[in-house]
Amino acid sequence: VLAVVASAALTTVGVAWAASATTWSGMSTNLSKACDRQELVQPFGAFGDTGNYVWAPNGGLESRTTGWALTGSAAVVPGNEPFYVHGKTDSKSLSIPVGSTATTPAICFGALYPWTRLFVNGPAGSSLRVDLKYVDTGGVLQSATLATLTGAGEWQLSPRIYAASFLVSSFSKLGYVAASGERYSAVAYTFTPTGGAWLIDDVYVDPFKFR
Ligand SMILES: [Ca+2]
Repeated sequence: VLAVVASAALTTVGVAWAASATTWSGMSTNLSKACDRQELVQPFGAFGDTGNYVWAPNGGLESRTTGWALTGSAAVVPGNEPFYVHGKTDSKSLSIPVGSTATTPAICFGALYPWTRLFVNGPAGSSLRVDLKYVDTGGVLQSATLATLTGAGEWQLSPRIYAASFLVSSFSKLGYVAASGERYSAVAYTFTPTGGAWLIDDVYVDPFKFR
């Protein structure tokens, strides 16, 4: 039985991907860019994290809402995260009031054990839930909570938000085959605040293949 399941999963790689290309905003347009031209940077050296990361598509909201899916009154607002790790002239971030949500563009992940980091600013005592959106082995969009961040009343770098166990599911059927021939998968993050309005900015992901 296991062999049959594995075979079926393999034969649908790529096909399933195309079928789900409209699953969330920006997936089809962003994946080819994100997977084919992954540029490694070390944005968090000043924070004691010398790991390689890849910029998420429009991860700093400098292209306003392009690729993002917002609900409620979530909106791009003036003012960047104060460390300017992506660009000194960056000038925008994303406001997510209570009752609204924000979902990133589709993000390319190269292998297992990836995580993401971003800058967040939430009122003390409030929280920000981080859910992973992925497509399961049945081709169904799923959402799973990865972390709940606690507000500090100021901008801070998030901890590493870890998504590995869910990507196992995602990888088993879905994939984007890059020009290099390497197979990738895609995820998106949804941010949901509780107890106060949050700001987020500068989303980076860490592809395992480069570690
Ligand atoms: Ca920004």
